[in-house]
Amino acid sequence: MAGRRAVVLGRRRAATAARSPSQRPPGPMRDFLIDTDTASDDAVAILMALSAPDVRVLGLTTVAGNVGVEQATRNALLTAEFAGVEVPVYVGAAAPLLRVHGDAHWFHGRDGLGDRGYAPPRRAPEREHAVDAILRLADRAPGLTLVTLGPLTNVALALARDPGLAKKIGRCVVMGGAPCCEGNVTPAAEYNIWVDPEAARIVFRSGLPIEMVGWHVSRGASVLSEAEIADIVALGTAKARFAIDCNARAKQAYHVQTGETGLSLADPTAMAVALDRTVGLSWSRHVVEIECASELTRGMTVVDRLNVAADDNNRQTWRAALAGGAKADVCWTFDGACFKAMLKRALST
Ligand SMILES: [Ca+2]
Repeated sequence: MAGRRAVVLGRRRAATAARSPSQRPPGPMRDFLIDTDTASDDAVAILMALSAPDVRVLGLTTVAGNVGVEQATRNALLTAEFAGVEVPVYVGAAAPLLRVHGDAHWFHGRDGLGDRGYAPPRRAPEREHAVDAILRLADRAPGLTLVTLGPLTNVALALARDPGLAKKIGRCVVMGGAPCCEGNVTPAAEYNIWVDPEAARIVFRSGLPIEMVGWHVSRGASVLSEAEIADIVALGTAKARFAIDCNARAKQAYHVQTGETGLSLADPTAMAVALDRTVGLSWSRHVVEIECASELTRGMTVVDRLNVAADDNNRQTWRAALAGGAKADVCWTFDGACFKAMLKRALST
């Protein structure tokens, strides 16, 4: 018996040693719902989800953000075509809750996909509104993983209709925010949160099980070098070509924005976390409040990293954020090498 036990343990140890975030062992099918202002990095994130063998994407819900919602919808449909998957696409909010919509054409191009003249998609979106779809799918598949790749307008509207939505979602992985306070649209704010800060505030206070993947995660070791881009192109698949081509403009814009070279893909880093949370290396859990009043710091994700919000001198200012007890898991560091392996595998077929 002792010998047999040793063999079993040995096998287990070998399996553990071989484990990496890029090689998640196959498990039961997981349901994903992806909310997206589909531009070029969203497209890559969607391809990753649609390529994952253990993920069933129940739908893509679109929202105004990088581009208008109609363009985002066309891009979502086109991305599904590149993946060869007929996933339903639901059209959502055409503008933020209160603010004038500010797009990101300068970064992603007027069509969000680098203005390369892609043909229009062959399929049409569903007739059901995105907010209705979110509520219906959360009822149909309780515990689903909601991945948000754009402004949080649709999710906030869904929560307004049914605050109980927060308890039906298993995980809510949010690409958004700048917990290190280095914004990409203002010095303080990341684009997705800045566009619709009131929506983001509703979502972060809602009790949704948020895993926050901020903009900083897509930088540094997550940025694809020229050699790594060439490796992806060399895969020779339609998905790989599309992923790199539609991001050519964003790559140039990232250089203008940061002075750094290479291809930074924010939404795919959040999708990597959704697919395998262990690609996020360090996490901590805090109250996160969204600044809505100040012009200087509009859309700033204020993370109570030292957990001082409930102190006597802060409690009054933070009372609304503290009231429901909501906290978010904040991702601080990330395994760029595993992310790139996941990306390459997703684009290889
Ligand atoms: Ca996006």
